[in-house]
Amino acid sequence: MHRVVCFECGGEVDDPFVDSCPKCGGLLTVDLDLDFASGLRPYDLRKRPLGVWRYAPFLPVDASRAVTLQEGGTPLYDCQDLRSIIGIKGVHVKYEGANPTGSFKDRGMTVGVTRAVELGCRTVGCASTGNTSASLSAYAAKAGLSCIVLLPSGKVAAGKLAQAMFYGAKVVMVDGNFDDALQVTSQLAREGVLYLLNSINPFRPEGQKTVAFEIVDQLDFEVPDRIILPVGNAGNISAVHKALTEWKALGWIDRMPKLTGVQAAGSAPIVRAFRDERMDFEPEQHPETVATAIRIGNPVSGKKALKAIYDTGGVATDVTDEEILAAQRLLGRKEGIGVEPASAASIAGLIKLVDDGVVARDERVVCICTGNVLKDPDTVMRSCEEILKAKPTVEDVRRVIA
Ligand code: AN7
Repeated sequence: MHRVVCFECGGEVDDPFVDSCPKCGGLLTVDLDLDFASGLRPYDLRKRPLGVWRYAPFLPVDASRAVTLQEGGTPLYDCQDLRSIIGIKGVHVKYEGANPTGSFKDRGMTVGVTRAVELGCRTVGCASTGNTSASLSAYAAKAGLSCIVLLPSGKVAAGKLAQAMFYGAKVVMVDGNFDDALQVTSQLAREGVLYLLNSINPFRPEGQKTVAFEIVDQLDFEVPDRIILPVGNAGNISAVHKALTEWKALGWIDRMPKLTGVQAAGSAPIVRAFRDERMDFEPEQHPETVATAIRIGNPVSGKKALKAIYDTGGVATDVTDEEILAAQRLLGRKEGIGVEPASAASIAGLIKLVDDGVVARDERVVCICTGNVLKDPDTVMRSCEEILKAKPTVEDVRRVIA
């Protein structure tokens, strides 16, 4: 059984259509009663294939009615070249770009859209820097729901925009940034125009918990020392924390990895709060970065993220756009793994933290790479060498490649 409760005052919230606590305005979260797991052992779950729904007992929806595109079950790559280049004991990349719409958002969306169907909603919607809209559009199509997505004008990578259009969502470009778009979308949700499926909806992070379950499962329950991930709206790091907290409570894992959040230097409110040792953060008014996925100044789940970092002894750090693009190329050229810029922030963050002596050389680290390189071809083509040109003859091709 589960209850929706306020993350801040703990009060139970009955109305399924509110996005914050009616009493104190706090963030919502799902409180799972873990009694179901008392007779269950982690390996029992392995009867089902690796993927979000392997962990159905930990998801607060009816799995028999799941709206699914077979999300999750993504590779966990052991990156040996990266390990020696960076100079630490272990580096794994959890490659979320292998999800059905090419990002980790599918994990949350399969649960969120299943919830929307359970509630009898007809129209779903979100504000998005791109990936959430691509994912929601696909799951809404699968479920036969109408879908409205609000995007910051001119700041959404081509692949993501194409996906939202392709799956048939109503795409609205808003003349403002993500934070502006989310405010409008939330208001539309309050007016009953749409069911909000941003990560402020507590059912979204429930699905996103499964990335942490899978990492532990794929490592045969050997908990890594640290999990590093990019932070935008801060839903994912909070979900990872919740997942590990649940498994720790059951004794399925014996310790918590240090949760480490990486933001782009131009939009890093969580990093600033962490440096000042604060529990809350000041929004960044003009977020800017090449990693448009995490171009977010006022992260909705920012308080949850800070708690995740403090509780596990992790850190928050920022990286420049140059560091992000260099890490993206390194991952592609040394490991054959294609990620979008926001995802490369986790690798850039790892490199920086090892250089700064914050991450110890004997650590075993997992970096979550949240989205596929194909999401943002324009940035890739700008950051790589020029294309060679030749006449259609062997001689001329030999000449230009020499
Ligand atoms: C590739 O799609 O916010 O900290 O609207 O697309 O959970 O927000 C995307 C975020 C990291 C940050 N990596 O995750 C959206 C959106 C990629 C992303 C993040 C996003 P959160």
